[in-house]
Amino acid sequence: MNATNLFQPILANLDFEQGTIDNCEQMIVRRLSDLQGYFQDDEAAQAMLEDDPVLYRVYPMKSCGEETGLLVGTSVLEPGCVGNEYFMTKGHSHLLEEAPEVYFTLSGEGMILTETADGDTVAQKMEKGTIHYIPGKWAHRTINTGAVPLIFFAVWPANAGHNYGAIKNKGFATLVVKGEDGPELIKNLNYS
Ligand code: S6P
Ligand code: ZN
Repeated sequence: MNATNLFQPILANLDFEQGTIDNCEQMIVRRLSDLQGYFQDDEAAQAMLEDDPVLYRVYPMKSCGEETGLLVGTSVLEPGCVGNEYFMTKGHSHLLEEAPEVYFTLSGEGMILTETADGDTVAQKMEKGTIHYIPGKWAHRTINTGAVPLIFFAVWPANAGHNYGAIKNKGFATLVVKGEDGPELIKNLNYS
């Protein structure tokens, strides 16, 4: 078969220190203003909006266009807090509900919250070398509980799509907050 009729193999380089991918589709930047309403302490969030810090960046590797293939990307989640809540990603489930995903932590420290539509939560610690398999139908969010960027590598089906609406509206049932002795998981009293 003629190779020109096939999807072409793609090469990219990952910078392990920065978490960047050079052959990147288009970097996504999420600032605090992109996550308005996501943090519990709205007063603290409003006070930080003047600086509007970058919470995370996503580097999606260039895709070869294979619709039933895989997508690859890294996420770099900055350290910090809004009130007592650590910087976190928006969190989403997949539009194609049964689409799973794999995260591989490259550096930093954090948590991955995975949650069913009924609010059952599984929280796992993320640190260099941890691999997280997220089955279909589980919403997922990452939280940086450390002092340096949390960097992880992700692989997911190209046809998965992202559903942000449900999480934006009802949040996660569990929050990760900064306690006296480190990260604590608490119930989200505003979860609906
Ligand atoms: C994509 C994968 C990650 C996240 C990224 C940002 O399926 O899970 O690349 O998109 O960590 O999180 P979010 O919730 O803002 O998409
Ligand atoms: Zn995902």
